[in-house]
Amino acid sequence: MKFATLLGLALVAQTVSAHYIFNTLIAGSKTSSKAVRKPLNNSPVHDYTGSEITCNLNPSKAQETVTVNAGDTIGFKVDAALYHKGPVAIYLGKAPGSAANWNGSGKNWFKTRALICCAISPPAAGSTFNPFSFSSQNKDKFKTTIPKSVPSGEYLVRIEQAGLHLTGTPEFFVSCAQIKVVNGGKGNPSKVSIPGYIPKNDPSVMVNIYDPVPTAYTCPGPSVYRGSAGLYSSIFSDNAQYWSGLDSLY
Ligand SMILES: *[C@@H]1O[C@H](CO)[C@@H](O)[C@H](O)[C@H]1NC(C)=O
Ligand SMILES: [Cu+2]
Repeated sequence: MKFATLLGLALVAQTVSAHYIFNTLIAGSKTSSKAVRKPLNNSPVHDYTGSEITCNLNPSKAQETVTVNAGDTIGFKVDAALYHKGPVAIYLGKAPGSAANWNGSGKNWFKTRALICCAISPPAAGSTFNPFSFSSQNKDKFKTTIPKSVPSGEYLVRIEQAGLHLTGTPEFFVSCAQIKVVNGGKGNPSKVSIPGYIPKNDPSVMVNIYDPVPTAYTCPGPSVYRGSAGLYSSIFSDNAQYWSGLDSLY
């Protein structure tokens, strides 16, 4: 009996540990877990129209705000490599004042990076979506650069992954961290609010990629702000918020 109970607990623990938390900020040459607003647990958020999609459900406040230069690397490490399939995106949200005192509300967010499929969308001749997969799968670090044209100031940097294996019930894994951008530029990215950035019933997150396997796919949310100069902008063609290359390039 006792053994059965222990086994049951072990199974529960294992199910839970299949999920993950983006728990460490990468900012330039620094990493910090104290700059991350730590989610309460590794359970996904399902409602992308509610306030918990902004920075997860009641995350505790971060203990520090990390200073980074515009042009520097920004990103997150996750505590277990991404096990579910689905797109990853990194957003920056301009805090009205200090990042520490902002809950992420308002039309202040823009996307700096989206990662998707091994296939190209729309599929190039001869490419296939079957098996449909994402370049984020099994990775544990996700990085982009802060475009040099991003204005100086305090921001929340937000990462999300949407797991797409349940029709109509995406599993969102979300974390925010507090940063202060210095040596920024004069860019003015168009901004969205989170929630509000993905319309209700949007196929990009309602889809179950296993049944039926999609033949085309568009990432959720707005297009990527690429800034005005530099490697980052030159790599992307105009319609491509899709990137299937090596993360280490950034
Ligand atoms: C976030 O802050 C705004 C402005 O201070 C406030 O109106 C709003 O209710 C807050 N939202 C949540 C979910 O706490
Ligand atoms: Cu899951």
